[in-house]
Amino acid sequence: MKYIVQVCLLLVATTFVNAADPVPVMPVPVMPVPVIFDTDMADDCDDAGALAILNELADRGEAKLLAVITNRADAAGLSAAACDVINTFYGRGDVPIATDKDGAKVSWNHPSSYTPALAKEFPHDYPNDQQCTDALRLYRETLAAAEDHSVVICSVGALSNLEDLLNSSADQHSPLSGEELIRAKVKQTVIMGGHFPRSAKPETNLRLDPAAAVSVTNRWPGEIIWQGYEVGAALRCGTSLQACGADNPVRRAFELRPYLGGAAIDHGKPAHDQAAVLLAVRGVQDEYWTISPPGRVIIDSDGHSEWRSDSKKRHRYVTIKGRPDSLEKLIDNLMVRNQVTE
Ligand SMILES: [Ca+2]
Ligand SMILES: [Ca+2]
Repeated sequence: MKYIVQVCLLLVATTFVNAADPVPVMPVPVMPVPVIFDTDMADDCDDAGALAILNELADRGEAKLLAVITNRADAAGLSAAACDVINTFYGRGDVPIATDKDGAKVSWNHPSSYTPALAKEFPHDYPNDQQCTDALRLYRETLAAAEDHSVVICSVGALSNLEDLLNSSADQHSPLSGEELIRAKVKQTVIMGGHFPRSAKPETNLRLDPAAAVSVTNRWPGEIIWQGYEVGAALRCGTSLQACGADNPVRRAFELRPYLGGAAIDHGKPAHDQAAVLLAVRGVQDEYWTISPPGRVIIDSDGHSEWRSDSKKRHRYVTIKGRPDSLEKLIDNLMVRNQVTE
């Protein structure tokens, strides 16, 4: 007994000595977050800024860009080409890109201010959107090939593709239904859309395809983090691209996108989609975000959105913590290619 007590005392003493020593902090290797980016790369240039950030985070080893899928028919038919231009600039010209052929269900006939110039002036190897791989096919192929419960979907446009995925059946890529595939492979879904806690008018990404928005909101079989219109509207980003060279296609997109009587690059513009990809890859960082308790988003047939608290549901929405300055700085820094060598 005496021996056991002595050993215990020795252990306690050793523990205290060790606790007083400086503990070397070893860097914890971070696995890159596998992301599918679902974008309407056509109207606003924040999609271009968001794809730049995804590539930058991939350069830093934080993200793995599995696929880019477009969700709105760009009148110029060059959404996929513009995405490939940006990926190629970052050395990822082999990331697969697919397009939704009917785009969002509400037609959007404005020609893009920047996709034609990007496709013409920068290297890429994608054809017109109509000739690209189908969105649903690439969604199912990518998810089927992924590790279980690993994929983060970041949706920054209409919800048409997510509805198609949800309604899909077994195919050559997977015997699972769309719902089963999402349940098996998707870890997290981040949606830029809506306006919380209640929208005064329908938000663009929801009103482009309200039926898809309702369907995804009511039936998605996993957690959704919502980032409403009000988040990006509080951020002004893009002026950092003024320092980039003429070879940077994201700079070009911001030069060409009109905003407030000038161009987006002049004074920056709201950064909805850049904030969403940050949430997708880095999660809800305490430094920048406050997140709601669980609840559910209600969307009506016009695309209005409303938040309801409900501890049994799996939706949450974010708000910016404090002033938006630090988040703006982070986004502006990450949109510029930093050429990190890992
Ligand atoms: Ca390519
Ligand atoms: Ca967008």
